[in-house]
Amino acid sequence: MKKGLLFFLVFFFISSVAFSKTYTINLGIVTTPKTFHYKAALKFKEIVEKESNGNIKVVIHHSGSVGNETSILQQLQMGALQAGVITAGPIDKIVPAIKAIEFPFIFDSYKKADAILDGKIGRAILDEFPKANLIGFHFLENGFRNLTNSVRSVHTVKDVKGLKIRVMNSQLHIAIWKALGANPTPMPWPIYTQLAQHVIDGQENPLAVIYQYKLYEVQKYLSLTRHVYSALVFVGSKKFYDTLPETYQKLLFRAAKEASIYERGLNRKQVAFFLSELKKKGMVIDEAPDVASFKAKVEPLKSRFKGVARKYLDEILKQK
Ligand code: EAX
Repeated sequence: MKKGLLFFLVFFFISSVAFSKTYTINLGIVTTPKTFHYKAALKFKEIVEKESNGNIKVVIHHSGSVGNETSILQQLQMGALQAGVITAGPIDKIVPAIKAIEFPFIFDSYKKADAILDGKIGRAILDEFPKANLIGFHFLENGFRNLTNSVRSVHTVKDVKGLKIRVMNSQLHIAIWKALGANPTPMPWPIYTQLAQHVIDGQENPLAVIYQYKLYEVQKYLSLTRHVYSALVFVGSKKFYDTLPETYQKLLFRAAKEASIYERGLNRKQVAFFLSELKKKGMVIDEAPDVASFKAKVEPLKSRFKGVARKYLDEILKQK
């Protein structure tokens, strides 16, 4: 046999072994297949499986079957799960930099949110994830959060006083609702039963989530406060990621980006539909609450930002 041919065969054999090694990505989300979280995960699965020629299999565990968001994050850190689509809120305990993009009223349009999240600042925040043994692949969208409750119509911040509001398991969100005068109660998603049983008076989420989880059955009042632009993050386990060949590492970034852009488009197209459905369901909706009164109460929280969160918050504010 010619030497060249032998080299070629050996090379071919080694590289085919390297690339035919198979991997499984267990991806956790806490929401149901109706939601945008799931649709994004499904798109990611399609791209990754196709482009890896089936060498990477993605298994989506939805509806919290592998735990709540805080628990999924811990499992990602340990390498027990390999990926997740997680709300930015609960990430702030382990990646403090993410608080900067969750500051109330920091983005008033999709355009501004996209410019920051898909730009240098967004990338720099995602680059903080490896410090927490995670990989921050890409930002996608939950949507602008709005307040609902079963007690009274909320127009100004004064109407919030004393309401028991479920918040995400997030340092910043607890602080926000304290500052607004509510009694914030952190709880993992989902919370329908707690609302139905009046363990809590209200909650806040994007219209899609309010509609998809039928919260109109247990919440009479909705105020379009749009107080926080709620990003989701395609998160990976660093422990798992580090075991992958570089081509696959790049593929995961590319697939997460593509799935994120697809999901944002899908989500945004349906916001008006969700609002009209919620009206039909009989919710009492304040479409133009006194947002300035909310802003005034949360403004002082800026001075409590420290370290990396402070750095990125200042950078975002400078860009405006
Ligand atoms: O991703 O926990 C929450 O409020 C989130 O916005 C969402 O519903 C789950």
